[in-house]
Amino acid sequence: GFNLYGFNSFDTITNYINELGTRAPDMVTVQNVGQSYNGRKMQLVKISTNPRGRNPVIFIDAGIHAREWVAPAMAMYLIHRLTNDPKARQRELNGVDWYILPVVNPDGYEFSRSGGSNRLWRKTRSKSSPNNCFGVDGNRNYGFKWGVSGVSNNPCDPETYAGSQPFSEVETQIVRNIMMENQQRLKLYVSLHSYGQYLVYPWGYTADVLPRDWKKLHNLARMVSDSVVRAGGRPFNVMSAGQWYPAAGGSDDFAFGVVGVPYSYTMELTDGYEFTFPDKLLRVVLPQFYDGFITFSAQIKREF
Ligand code: 0X9
Ligand code: ZN
Repeated sequence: GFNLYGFNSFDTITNYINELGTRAPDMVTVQNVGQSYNGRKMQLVKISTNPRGRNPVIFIDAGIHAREWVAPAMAMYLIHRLTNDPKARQRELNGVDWYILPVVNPDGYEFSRSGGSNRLWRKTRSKSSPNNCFGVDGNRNYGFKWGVSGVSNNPCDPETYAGSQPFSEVETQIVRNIMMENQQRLKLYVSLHSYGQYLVYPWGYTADVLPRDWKKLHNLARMVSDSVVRAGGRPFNVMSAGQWYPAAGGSDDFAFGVVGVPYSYTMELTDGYEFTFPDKLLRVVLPQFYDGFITFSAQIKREF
C-alpha cells in the first residue's frame, strides 16, 4: 500500500489518488490528463475548498526526471497534508486552489525503479528514429528558447537530449496543456526536482539576462527558504536558474515566458545523497519542505 514516507510505485500513487477522489469529492477532483508514451494514465489532482472556482491556482509538478524520486514523494506529501491536516483548510486552502501532477514522467520513473543499471535514468522512454535510442530530457523539451543552451542534439545522449522539436514528448505536452487551460488563474508554478537544495527562478536559458521583476521572484524564494530553515531544514540556494547553469527548454522558463505565470520556480530538493536520498529520512525532510509551501501560498493569497 501507499507509504507517505516512502518511494511508491506509480500504480500505488495512482490508486491513492483515485481513493482520495472518492473519499473526499468535495475537496479533491481527479482529472485525467492523458497517457504517457508507454500508455500510463496520468492524473492531475485538483484540491480546492472553494466551489466558485475563482481562486488563484498554484500548480506543482514533480518527477519529470526519472531518477529524482524525492520529488514525487514531496508532491504526494503535499497532497496528503493539504487533504488531511485540519489547519490546511483555514490556511493553505483558504483562497488558493492547488493543482498537483505528482509524476510527469511515469515511464522513466518506473524504469528507474526497475533496478539494476537503470536507477540513474533521467529521460522519458520514447524511442527515436532512426537511432533507436531511448528518451528525451523533458526539462529541455519545452517551447521557449528551445535548444539555445545546455542541451545535446544527440538522441543517444543519456542526459540532456532536447528532443526532435519543442514538445516532442507527450508528457511535456500534457503539462503545457494544463498550464494553458488554467492560464488566467495560474499564479505560481513550482517544478520539483532533486538534488542540491536550490530554489531557482527564470531565466534558465541564460546567465546574462534577468526578468525585469526578478527581485520579487528572489525575495519570495528567500522567504520560502527561511521558513524551511525555521522548520529545521537547510536553506535553499536562491538565484536565477541560468546563474546556476544555463539550460534552455525548461518548464520554469516556459511557464514564466510563454504562459505568463508571475511566480515560476524549479525546486531542487535535498543535498548530500545525490539522486539516492534514503527513504528513512523522508519523514524528516518532507515536513520541513512543506512549511515552504505554506509560505508560497500565503504570498499568493496576499497578492492575488
Ligand atoms: O537541469 C535541469 O533540468 C534542472 N536540474 S536537475 O539536476 N534536476 O536536472 C535545473 C533546471 C533549472 N531551470 C532551467 N534551466 N530552465
Ligand atoms: Zn531534475
